[in-house]
Amino acid sequence: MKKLWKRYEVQELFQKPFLDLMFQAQKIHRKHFDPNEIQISTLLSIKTGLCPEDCKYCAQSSRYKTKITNEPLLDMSKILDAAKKAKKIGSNRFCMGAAWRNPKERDMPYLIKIIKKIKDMGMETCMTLGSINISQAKKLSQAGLDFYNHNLDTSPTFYKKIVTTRTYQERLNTLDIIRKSGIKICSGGILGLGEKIDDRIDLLMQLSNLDQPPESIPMNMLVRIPGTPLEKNKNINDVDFIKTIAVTRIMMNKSYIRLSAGRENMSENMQTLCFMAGANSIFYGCKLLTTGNPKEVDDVRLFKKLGLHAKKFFIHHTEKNDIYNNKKYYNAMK
Ligand code: SAM
Ligand code: DTB
Ligand code: SF4
Repeated sequence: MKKLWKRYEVQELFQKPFLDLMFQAQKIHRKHFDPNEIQISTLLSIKTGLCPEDCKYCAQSSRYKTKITNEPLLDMSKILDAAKKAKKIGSNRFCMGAAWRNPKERDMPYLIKIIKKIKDMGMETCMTLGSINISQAKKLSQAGLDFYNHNLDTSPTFYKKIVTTRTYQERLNTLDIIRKSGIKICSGGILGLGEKIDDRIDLLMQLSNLDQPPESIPMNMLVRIPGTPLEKNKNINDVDFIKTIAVTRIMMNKSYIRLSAGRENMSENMQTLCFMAGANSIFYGCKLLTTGNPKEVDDVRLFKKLGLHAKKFFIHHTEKNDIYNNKKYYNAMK
């Protein structure tokens, strides 16, 4: 039976000496995963900017003056080209984000077509489109959508200070709809919003106490976007970030944990400690939605240095997709 975490137990984990916590997380990680395998996804913004929501961290909210270029829903050819490139460089999942409060009914046939075409290429698909209703979720599921990303971001109490245009309960309702439609859940948080350790504890309890925890948990480090209310936030301490990953690994032992936004500002040593703590997924490719991500060549080097390998395709497993053993790709970058 699933363990229901109590607040004092999670507090005790955060209070452990760093090395003890890391050891515990590594032991659990090794029980459930190949410790040297990393799942890699590539991200594309398919509709950028002018979002009606007011998330204080986001470059795409229409409320803030940021330096992004707004773009309507991208043409199919651009999306498919990006997916092909992602597959070629070794990603096994293509994640698409749209800056909407929710998708409109008129967009559904197009979204369904995109999912089908990318599935035909043999890749996993993930979308993040804001809130969705049950009929939309069923349509996306039937089209073959594997994952839906919808983050809880932080604790229910602190959330109100970060987003005012929707409630935490609405986020939870959407997660419930995704679960019921048969799509796998990708839901995690951001650290560095100005939250306290208690908020991190509450976020992890919310995620782990869902009927079934998310299959994928992105952990983002705030990328401070000029023009947003959080542009001058203090950096979160590296040790606190790593500890949160370790506690996530201990609490949700079978979930993939993605070292998500913020890697561009992390040293190789910091990323290595995050992998030690139990992170086993990354976004690969030099752009996230509107901000930068490490260059592919840097990730390939880090993988090689650490002896890490990419999780293989399990749909239409026809090509070698090991990003550093893929000699043709690796040589091209040397
Ligand atoms: N619009 C969709 C939604 O609300 O779910 C999804 C897109 S949003 C960009 C997905 C997640 O990216 C957010 O929930 C947040 O965790 C993360 N994110 C957005 N901007 C970020 C930033 N500046 N730094 C770090 N993470 C960020
Ligand atoms: C998630 O948790 N992180 C990704 C993905 N889900 C959609 C997005 C990160 C966005 C970083 C800021 C930007 O590029 O605009
Ligand atoms: Fe819109 Fe998502 Fe950005 Fe919030 S995080 S402003 S919902 S794109």
